[in-house]
Amino acid sequence: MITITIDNQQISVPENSTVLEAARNQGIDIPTLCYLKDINEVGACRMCLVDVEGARTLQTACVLPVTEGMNVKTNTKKVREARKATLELILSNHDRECLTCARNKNCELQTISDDLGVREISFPGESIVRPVDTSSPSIVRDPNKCILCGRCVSVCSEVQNVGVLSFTNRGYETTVAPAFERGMDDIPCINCGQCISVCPVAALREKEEIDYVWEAIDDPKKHVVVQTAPAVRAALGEDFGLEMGTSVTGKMVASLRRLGFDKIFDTDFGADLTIMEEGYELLDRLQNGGTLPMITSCSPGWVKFCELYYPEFLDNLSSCKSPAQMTGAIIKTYYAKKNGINPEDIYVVSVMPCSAKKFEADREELSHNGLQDIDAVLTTRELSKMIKEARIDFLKLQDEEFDEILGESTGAGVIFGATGGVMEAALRTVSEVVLEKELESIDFEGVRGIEGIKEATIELGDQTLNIAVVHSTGQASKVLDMIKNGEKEYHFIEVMGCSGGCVAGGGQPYITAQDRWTKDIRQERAKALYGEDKNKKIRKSHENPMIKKVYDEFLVKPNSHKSHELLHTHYIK
Ligand code: HC1
Ligand code: SF4
Repeated sequence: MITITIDNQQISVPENSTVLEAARNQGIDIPTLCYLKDINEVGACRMCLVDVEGARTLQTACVLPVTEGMNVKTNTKKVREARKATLELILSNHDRECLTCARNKNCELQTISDDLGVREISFPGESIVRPVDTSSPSIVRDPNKCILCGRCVSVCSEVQNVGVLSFTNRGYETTVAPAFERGMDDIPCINCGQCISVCPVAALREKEEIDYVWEAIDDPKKHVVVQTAPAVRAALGEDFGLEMGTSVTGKMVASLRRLGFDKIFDTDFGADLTIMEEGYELLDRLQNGGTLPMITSCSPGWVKFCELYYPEFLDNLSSCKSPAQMTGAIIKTYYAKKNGINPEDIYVVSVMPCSAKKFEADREELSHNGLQDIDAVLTTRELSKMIKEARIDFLKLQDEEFDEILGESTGAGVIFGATGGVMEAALRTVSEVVLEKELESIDFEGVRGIEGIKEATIELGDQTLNIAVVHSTGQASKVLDMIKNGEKEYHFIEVMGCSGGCVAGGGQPYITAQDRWTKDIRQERAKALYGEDKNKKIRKSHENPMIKKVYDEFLVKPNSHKSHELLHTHYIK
């Protein structure tokens, strides 16, 4: 530990701290814009300038290491004026249509401008107007809002190992864009939306489908069915002021009913169905010499990553569609038939924590009889917007239940939304099927948590399974490289495209860099899902009575001909 002084307070701090860390840990906030803990620590925006005794110029606190005896002032006239000038420069070339902006009231630039008291801009030069790129099914890129913080560049390359965004041009013309300013649909982007999650402004945002959904709800000829992904319930409440990690399943269902959806189903049901199909697929591969390791395929960002960057592993991907797509397919076949509804009149909306799900729903192969399994995908954020637009008092809603029968799910289904959840759900079922007896404990703690790569061995009768759980495509490439080099051998791997799994997907409520400093969103939101799992009466997919019913009445058995026709898919090399 070393001793430094910040704003006249003498403090002891670990030697390897930065001034920013030391100050914040002491409760002294220093404003930042580009800074994102562990991801973008580059000192580019110069908002975090501080006055250090003995230094000739103001210093950037986010990259400045502490030294013994250092004396720092964070709030001098010089510091305040410098920060304001920097902010005014950023604002001078920023599209300031705040009232109609997608991030209005939820923008880090807006908040900081207000906090620092910027009321006018002293550099009113001509701003450059650039075209907004709406070419991607998932992501809208608006360079007129970009403040060049570089957070998206770092997350895309460092965390996701994709690296399709970079700084282009020079000086006043600098912008963040794909190489040669190509369209977002014309580059090897995986649509994960992690760039959206970290963008402090509205330069990157999801392609909204709210208007299509309202239109369908207002159309008397349409039977509009909605399904909600596991992770949505763990985060939706944040947009209404609830603590991170508060589960709002019952209120979410009630709000969907108020919005006018005809039926409210749960993607968790689809997760249980996926476990049946994927579990039996794994057993078949193990017993009949199929391609191993089998790798999960429910995360569309990960699937796209595999198609683009590791096509040699495509035969390893489970052929199962994702739970959301399976639910869509069952709605337009089994549910339609059972209720005498023409599938063409059914409009399936899925509410997802993920921007890549928009891309997934558009994939041609995820259709049946010429109808897409899913017609529209809303992110968690878009659902919040609809609830607010409809003036629903979310916090006052009484809990309501999902509709039967595709609303019935187990604890295994709900944990899909956190990294390790798909693996745990699969192990609960596969173990009991193979061992033909009830497990004493179904909590597979070894696959939980946010460690980048988790490994375990599982005894399945006379076979030992090597398994791994990976989250973020950056970590996935490390594991795939190790398999290629012969360093690792596994039977089954869960890969989720985003770090933390779906709870931290690119469509979840925005969390400021400031809040990311104090909380790990991945852990907090995952707690909500594991809490739901604990409280569920049924916690294993194969015990879901409605899953049994759908097999009895329609699918026959896992991996049947019918299942393959509706619930499985193929990938593009
Ligand atoms: Fe996910 Fe999945 S868990 S992919 O993260 O397998 O998006 O929540 O819906 O489909 O069930 C997302 C979440 C989600 C699917 C499930
Ligand atoms: Fe990169 Fe993902 Fe954003 Fe595409 S969606 S630019 S892959 S972070």
